[in-house]
Parts: sequence; C-alpha cells; structure tokens
Amino acid sequence: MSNFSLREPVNLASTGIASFAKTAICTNLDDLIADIAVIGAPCDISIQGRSGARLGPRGIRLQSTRFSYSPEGSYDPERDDFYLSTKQWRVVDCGDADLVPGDLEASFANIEAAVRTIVSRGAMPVVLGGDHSITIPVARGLDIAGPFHVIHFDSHLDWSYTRGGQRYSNGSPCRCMAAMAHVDKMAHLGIHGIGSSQKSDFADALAYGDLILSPKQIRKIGIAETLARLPRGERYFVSIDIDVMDCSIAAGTGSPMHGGLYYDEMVELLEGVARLGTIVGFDLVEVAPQYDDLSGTTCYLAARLISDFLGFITKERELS
Ligand SMILES: [Mn+2]
Repeated sequence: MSNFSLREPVNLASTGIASFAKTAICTNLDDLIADIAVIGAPCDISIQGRSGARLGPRGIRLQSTRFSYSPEGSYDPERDDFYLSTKQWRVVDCGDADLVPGDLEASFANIEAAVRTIVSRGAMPVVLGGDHSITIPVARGLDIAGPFHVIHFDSHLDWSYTRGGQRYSNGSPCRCMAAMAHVDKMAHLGIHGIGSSQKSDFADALAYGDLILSPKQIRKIGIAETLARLPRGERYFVSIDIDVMDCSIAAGTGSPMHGGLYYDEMVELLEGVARLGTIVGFDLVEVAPQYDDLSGTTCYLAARLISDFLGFITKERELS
C-alpha cells in the first residue's frame, strides 16, 4: 500500500497500513484478481498448550512490512536473481477469515469457504494461522485443487486422534487430512521431541505411507537426499508449523522446541520443495506474538519464510 505523498512515495516499512508485505488489500473475495492471496486464520480455539496464535496473522503482517515487492523484483545477491516482480506477480492481502468466539465449527467454516473461494478465483492461498487445527479447514477448502500430497514441517507429528472426545485440535490436523479423499501421502519433516501424538499414532502414519524425518535424520542424510525421498511431479500442499524451527530463533509459539531446524536449512528445504511440482497453497501456523522476544524475531522469521517460499514458488512458475 502506498502512502499519501505530494512526491513519489517513499513508502518506508514503518509507514502505511500493515497488510502482508504492504501488498494491496482485497477483502471482498468475490472481486479477487490475484496470483497469490494471503489470508489470516486467527483461530486458536483448539490449542492444547499455550494459547495466543490468534494474534499470529497480525504479528506476521507487522513484521512483513519490512519486505515490499517492486516492479523490478527483489534482488537476491546469493542467487544473482530477481524475485516476485510486481509486474509479473500480483500478491494481495485478503484480511482474515472471521473468528467466531467459542465456535470452532463456525470459525472453521469461514476459513474453509475463504480458501475455496480463493482457489476458485484462480489464486494460490497463503494462510496465516492460527493454531495448527486451522490446517483442517484449509485442506478442506483446497479440495478443488486436489488431489495433492502434503509436505508438513513441524516438531510434532500432529496425528493425534482425539482428546476428551474433541477430534479437531492443533495435534490432529494430519490425521484429519489423511481421512480426506483428495489428500494423498504426507511427508513430515522436522519431527522430534514430545508432542500429543503417541507411538500408535506414528504407527498409523507409517501405515498410511507417510515419510517421517527428524532434524537429526535430515542432517545425517543431507537435504538433497531428503528432497529425493519426496514424490516428484505431483501437486503439493505445504503446512509449516513455526515450532519446527529451533526455539532459539522461534520462541514466539505455544510449544517451542529445542533441536529444531535453522533458517538456512529451512530455506534450502523450501526451495527444493518448490521445485518438486505444483504448490497448490500453503499455511504457516502457531506463531504466538505474546511469547516472542521484544524485537519480534519469530514473527519476522515467519514473514521471511513465507516471502522466501513465495519467491521460490513463483520462480519455478517463471521457469516452467
Ligand atoms: Mn503442528
């Protein structure tokens, strides 16, 4: 979003409305014309640990204003290449899917409908969580973009079945996706530490045909071999739980974990995933700004990973 100016607007990061990367705002999805549509799902009703991810979209957006996309594109000196030129790619911010307090079903319905509308308008949805349960309505709304594989980055497997009779929690999105007809196999990358998924849940995931790798295993076999174990030439939905990142660089989340991935590793993985095939959409969940450090490191990391991944996805489309 440009600011009012009598001259050519300077449009500094610290000015203007904090849409994602200061992109244009389109809250009426029926009017959406875009290649990429960012939308918030600020729902944390189903979190099992510390709540707060409902403020994730706002926190990510605030930090994302450090990026702004330009007609010439963003220059990456490492790759000597330009990314996300606004002449080629229209990225818009669609606001949030409305959160209905205390009503998981209604909140999920809003998220699902928003995602399905974005896909039907020909744009790729990028969803800002919210706790990881929001991936359930996101995946439902992506039915018209399926069938697809799932690439899931997380410290936790998220294959739990039920807790106290509640089947839709931030520990169960992968089990819920496995039950969807348009969802194929899943790869769970970065799984380590303690979560709600039990040994039997791991067995169920493996029986479903899923790949599970921890950060240590990824380091041992290398990122190239990790990527080689993923199916190629398919359609993919990517779900990124920010707690896959080591808690030294991602404290602002409900369940921060030691022993996670680091930024350069994650970027290399995301670049490789973008090259696998068609990305139908992705989400980034579990950012809780309340637990972040004063400089907003976790929110900034989330914004950066989203922007990096968008750059890689659009680069592949430019080359194909
Ligand atoms: Mn998760």
